[in-house]
Amino acid sequence: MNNFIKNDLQFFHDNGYLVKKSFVSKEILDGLQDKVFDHLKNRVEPFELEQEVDYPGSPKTTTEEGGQTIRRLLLAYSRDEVFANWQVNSQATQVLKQLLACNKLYLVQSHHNCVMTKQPRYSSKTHWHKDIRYWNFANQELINTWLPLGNETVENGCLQVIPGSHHWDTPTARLDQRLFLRKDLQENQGWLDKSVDVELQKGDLLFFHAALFHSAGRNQTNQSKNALVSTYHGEENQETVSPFPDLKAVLV
Ligand SMILES: O=C(O)CCC(=O)C(=O)O
Repeated sequence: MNNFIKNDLQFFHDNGYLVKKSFVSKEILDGLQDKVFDHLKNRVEPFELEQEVDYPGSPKTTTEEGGQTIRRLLLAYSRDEVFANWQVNSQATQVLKQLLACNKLYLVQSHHNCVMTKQPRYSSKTHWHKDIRYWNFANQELINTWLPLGNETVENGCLQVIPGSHHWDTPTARLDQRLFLRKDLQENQGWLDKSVDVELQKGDLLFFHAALFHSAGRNQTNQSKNALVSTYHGEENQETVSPFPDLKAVLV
């Protein structure tokens, strides 16, 4: 193993995330972005509305101004081959196999597997959470790829992470009912103080562990921010209970 890969593995192990700079070509990103704009414009189902996530800043009803704003274009893998091709054929899969130390890699269809969008004016803020709250797997060894289709900055609501938090045991008393980290608790302040912004440029690819605390701000620009988000695991980690049994993981 060369030093470059070894350093990446060590960084990911210690911090729970890794940014590969200039990893994806402009041509691929533009193809994905065109498809996203087309599906947003034509409201291609299935999607989830900002109103449904009910986060700070979300419209409260579907009938008020902004109430029909799309937050996630769901089921990316089956939505269009341009998404599926990237999810199963990109060089990211080689990095994932190394990070997960697996021979067989699976793409999870039932969770994430979406285009996260943050639209101007009606986007919401996502509080601190670990993605494993969504899932029932044998263990926590799942990794997300976050592929921004344009630049992601603090201003347009980039992710923030708490490095190393994937190693932490998190008593439920530190979380609220929706399993978000409670910002009002004094004992959580030391954790929150460690957070970093993950600003990304078009072409970068972010890998992050499903047990890493992360959050994100609102989009305060007048441009849509879109990212293709996919989740993977190795052969030794299978879903124990799936809320969507028909959506089997795809062997990559
Ligand atoms: O608001 C965002 O962009 C982050 C979304 C997120 O972390 C999630 O849906 O798990």
